[in-house]
Amino acid sequence: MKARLFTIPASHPGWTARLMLERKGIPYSRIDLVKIVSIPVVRVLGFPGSTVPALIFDGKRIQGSQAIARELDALVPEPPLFPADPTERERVEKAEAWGDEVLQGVARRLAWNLLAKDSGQVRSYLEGSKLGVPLAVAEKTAPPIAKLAARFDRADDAHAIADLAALPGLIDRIDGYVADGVIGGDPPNAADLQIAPSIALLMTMADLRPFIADRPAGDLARRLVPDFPGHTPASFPPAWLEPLSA
Ligand SMILES: N[C@@H](CCC(=O)N[C@@H](CS)C(=O)NCC(=O)O)C(=O)O
Repeated sequence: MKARLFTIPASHPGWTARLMLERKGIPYSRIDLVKIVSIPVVRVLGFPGSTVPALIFDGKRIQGSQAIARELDALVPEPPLFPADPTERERVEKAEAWGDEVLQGVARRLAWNLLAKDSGQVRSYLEGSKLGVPLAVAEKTAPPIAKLAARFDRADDAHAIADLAALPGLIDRIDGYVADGVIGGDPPNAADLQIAPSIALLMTMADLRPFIADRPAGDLARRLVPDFPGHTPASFPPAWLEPLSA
């Protein structure tokens, strides 16, 4: 069974799908799409929604990191992405859903808030990507794409300020999941693979890395996603960062 994964360079849920496929030992080819351009492309490919990760596997179209986790477990049961025990499974599913529905958006908005203001940094996020266009072309189109992405993802300053204020609580929650054994074990489960790429994306931002790197959350991301690309220098206004040192 061969799989084709459609994603966007440095897409954190895209990395979730990659990690899940690799964990299952499923051979796959990866197609990196240009952000925003991905929306119509994914539709034309026959997926019902407009986001990545989008996977074609065994003739099936599967879209969304949570759906991909479940479908992979159904089609290739070993090794499982969820615990067999129903109570443990419920805890993992809750953490996974939170990682998708809350944490993912925070990491995405903060990254695009910075990249829309300094699209020169986009290049670092393209490292290792498999775009169908030359890197130079991708870099040239980065300024308008980054601005559109920020608009599309609601990565405006008001959201960035609110996300930074929420971040200490989010990292505490991840550390809590690790302390409770919901994530952080070996082998990793679907919640580990959902949450770790978002932490990795947060840690590409020099402003945020010091508040995460030495915590259990930081360890998890380093262990599971050591190659996550990208770097943005310190650039959030200091006042926005005050909640992190409070
Ligand atoms: N939360 C969903 C959706 C993921 C999502 O929003 N993906 C972004 C990229 S990180 C996307 O495809 N956005 C459309 C675009 O920006 O072109 C999941 O985990 O699959």
